[in-house]
Amino acid sequence: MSVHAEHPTARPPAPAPPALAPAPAPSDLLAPSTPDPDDEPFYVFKRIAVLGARGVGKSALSIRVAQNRFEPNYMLTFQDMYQWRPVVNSVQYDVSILDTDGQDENSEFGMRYTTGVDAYVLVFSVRDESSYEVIKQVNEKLLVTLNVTERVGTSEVPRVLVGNQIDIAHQRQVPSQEAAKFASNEGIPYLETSAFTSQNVNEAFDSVLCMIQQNLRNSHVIPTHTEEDEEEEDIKTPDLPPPETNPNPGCLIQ
Ligand SMILES: Nc1nc2c(ncn2[C@@H]2O[C@H](COP(=O)(O)OP(=O)(O)OP(=O)(O)O)[C@@H](O)[C@H]2O)c(=O)[nH]1
Ligand SMILES: [Mg+2]
Repeated sequence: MSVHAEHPTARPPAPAPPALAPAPAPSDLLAPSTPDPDDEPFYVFKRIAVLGARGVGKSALSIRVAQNRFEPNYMLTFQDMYQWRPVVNSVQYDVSILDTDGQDENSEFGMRYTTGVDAYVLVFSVRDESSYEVIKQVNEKLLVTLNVTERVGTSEVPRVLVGNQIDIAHQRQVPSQEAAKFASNEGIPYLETSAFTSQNVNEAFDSVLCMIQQNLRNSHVIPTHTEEDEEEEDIKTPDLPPPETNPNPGCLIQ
């Protein structure tokens, strides 16, 4: 009789080690793996800066779009960042929204507003004429800083003009037509928003992402063929559709 079998504290025999899985065949290593549903989707990273005078609602708009809530308290901003993950035209974005301190007529417009920034939301308050004057100057300083000299088609710098606080439009000081005309001359969309009701807020931020997509499409160089080339190569030019007259189809540009 075994001593171990009768002893009260005797340990059971150690379990046999688990059988090792057979090594995968080389062909299995090349087989595509099934996607894990928990995998993070592919995000395109972009940064949008929100510019404008003090108190026009830059923070309220940033918070509305990123967190879908209204911030009623006025807290002077030095600089904040919000994360927003929208899908625009089937592209999944991870956007950093740079909520800036308010600018005025005399603000030095340094590179701090433009470094790493892909697009701009230019905000004024429809009930504050002076904030409209400021945003026009900010727009000018922005283009100078980015060295944009060509005034026509400046939509290469994705921007949207936003007249905020539309829910208190009975106090309106800036006519819609005037702001729309200015935006149209700049080749950018104009939207009137309310951070309070959320009217047009997503549309405004979406529109600059759409402009980024459009600029990317336009940057593809189409190789040119001369008539001689075609004769030599015996290429027949297909009937192409007329070129787009709208520089930003689907991007809210009138
Ligand atoms: N009714 C209404 N109030 C708004 C709207 N947007 C902002 N506000 C309010 O206006 C005040 C100023 O808004 P902020 O978002 O802090 O303004 P800001 O542009 O970030 O100001 P600075 O950080 O100083 O440059 C706050 O009390 C907001 O709640 C809006 O669309 N409608
Ligand atoms: Mg703020």
